[in-house]
Amino acid sequence: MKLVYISKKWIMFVSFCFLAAITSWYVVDRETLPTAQDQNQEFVINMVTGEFKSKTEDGKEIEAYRWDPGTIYIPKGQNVKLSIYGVNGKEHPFIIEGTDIKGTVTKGKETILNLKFDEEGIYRLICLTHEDIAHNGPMIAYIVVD
Ligand SMILES: [Cu+2]
Repeated sequence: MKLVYISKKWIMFVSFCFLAAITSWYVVDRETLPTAQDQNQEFVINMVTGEFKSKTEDGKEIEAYRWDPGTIYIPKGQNVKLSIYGVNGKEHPFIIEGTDIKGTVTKGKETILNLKFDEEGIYRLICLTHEDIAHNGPMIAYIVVD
């Protein structure tokens, strides 16, 4: 009968290799998961209309309508679906500066924009009713195309 001697060190080494293999497989596998920017997948960005409301020390009510999120990132040349759901505010007629895109976001309704930008830059999504502080804004979102 042949005796096989396995040292403690050898067991530790094999265990370590096994653990390292499992870990690297996990890390590599995680990297291959589709991201939001995967070219083959539909890229949807969700936005809502929001409102900040407060009172100053002298009792004056102040408010500002917002696009939320206020900054979105779109890869250049990629088709993106921007869904804007109207939560606060009755109506928000808007334009996207530097394009001919315009529309209106209405309370309780979803507005969908199919966007594709071929030029890099920062495009402003501006609500024409609440475009600055004097008009309960600025309701401006920044679309960063890179
Ligand atoms: Cu607005």
